Amino acid sequence: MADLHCGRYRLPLERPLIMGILNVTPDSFSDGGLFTEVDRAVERGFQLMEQGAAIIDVGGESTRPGATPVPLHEELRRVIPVIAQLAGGPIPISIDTRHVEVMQAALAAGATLINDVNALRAPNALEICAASDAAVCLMHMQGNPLTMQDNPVYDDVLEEVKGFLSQRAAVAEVAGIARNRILLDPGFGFGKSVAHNLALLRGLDMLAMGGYPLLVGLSRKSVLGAVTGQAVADRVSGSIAAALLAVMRGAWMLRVHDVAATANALAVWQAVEGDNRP
Ligand code: 8Y7
Repeated sequence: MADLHCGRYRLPLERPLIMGILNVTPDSFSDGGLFTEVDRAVERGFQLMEQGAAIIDVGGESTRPGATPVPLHEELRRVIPVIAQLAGGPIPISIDTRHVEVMQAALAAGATLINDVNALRAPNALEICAASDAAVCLMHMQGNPLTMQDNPVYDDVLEEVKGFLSQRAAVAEVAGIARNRILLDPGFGFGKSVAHNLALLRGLDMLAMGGYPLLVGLSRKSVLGAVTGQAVADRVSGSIAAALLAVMRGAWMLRVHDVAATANALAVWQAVEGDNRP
């Protein structure tokens, strides 16, 4: 498989990589000053690089089920200074946003991957990405973050996610986003019941189609809480198990909170299975 093109960066597709999550949200321990918040996020970004992240995903708006919306100017104030300080370093920086204004500002600040849980369905989102040289992650979501977990229904979750992703990839290519800039993601937890999430993970290899690399985000998610009975902060070991199961089924990138622990797990996997990858 060819490398993923993220701006001037090239990410080799030969072994699984880690995307470190960097949430820039108000810090209840600080005095509420924006400087502190941005500063801490940048420091955390450098820490994630040291721990083995191949890319850092900066987000300023929670898309967790039922989260309160963040005004656009606030999302911009949180993420843009962080991206500006982390971009241009050894690894590419990703922006996690659904908003075209944030995509544009993030690209200008040096982001080279657009991680959009809405799969570039907003007006102009495709055009903005096509005009850049950034990579894009196209993720499946049923419904919208406010109501998506109310009662998700599928006839066949694997077929429906697969159909959506191949359609969005085709639309992105027609819009001018080259194949080697596209990542696909089944969107664990985005309009999916526990059973849907487990079925998607079980059949993940069915989604590895068309040569597009797969990104998987299961880190600390509620499906793992449902299985283990653990609260969010205690889902690290469940997350590691899920990450390895995903890699065994062809995932190429893992979006995780716990970069150091995931890097160790991947090192063990790589030592045993790295040469036998499907
Ligand atoms: C995912 C994601 C979230 C995911 C991609 C969380 C922003 C919820 N999950 N992006 N974002 N894939 N591509 O728990 O699974 O991290 S937010």
